Amino acid sequence: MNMAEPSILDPFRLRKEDVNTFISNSDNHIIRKGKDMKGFFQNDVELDLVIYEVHEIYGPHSTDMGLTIMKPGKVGREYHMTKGHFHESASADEYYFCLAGKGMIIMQSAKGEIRHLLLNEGEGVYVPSGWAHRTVNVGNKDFILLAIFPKDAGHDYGTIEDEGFGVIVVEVDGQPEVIDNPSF
Ligand code: PAN
Ligand code: ZN
Repeated sequence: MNMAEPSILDPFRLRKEDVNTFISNSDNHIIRKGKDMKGFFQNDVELDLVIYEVHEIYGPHSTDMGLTIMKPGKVGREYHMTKGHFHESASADEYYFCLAGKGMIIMQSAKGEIRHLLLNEGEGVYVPSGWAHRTVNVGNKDFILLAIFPKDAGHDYGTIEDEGFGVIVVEVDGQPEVIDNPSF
């Protein structure tokens, strides 16, 4: 659970042009570099490489927002991706909207079912409760994603860090391909 004081928000519109306004109003800034993601990729990752950043705004009531900005690139054959997590709260679902770029959302249920959805600019995804989720930048520019999630969602990173997802996303002939994770 976020322990920070909630923000008081005015009505606002969020387009890709407004990303800097979101950032300047954010309550929390997370930077994930290679050194924060050791063991997540099949290959070794450069320790100081910025893979993605998240800017969070804590809503005053029931929801928080996260704006994820993912750099394009690959570690070996694998596209840049987020750590991925389950929510701690069994009821916490989430909405994702793509503001720019091209990404893939990998979802995996506790039972091991796996789904992957491609997300282009202007498109959204619903992440049901109980499904772990990871974002992958499969394009060649920044992938910018808005997430809206319940304040009490909580983030369980340990399960994915220990076990990974059942699939990874790699480049094959210049295109993203979802393949079985050899380390799963
Ligand atoms: C997102 C994620 C964000 C970064 O806001 O937190 O994309 O991914 P990791 O948290 O897995 O590093 C979200 O799903 N919030 O619940
Ligand atoms: Zn989440």
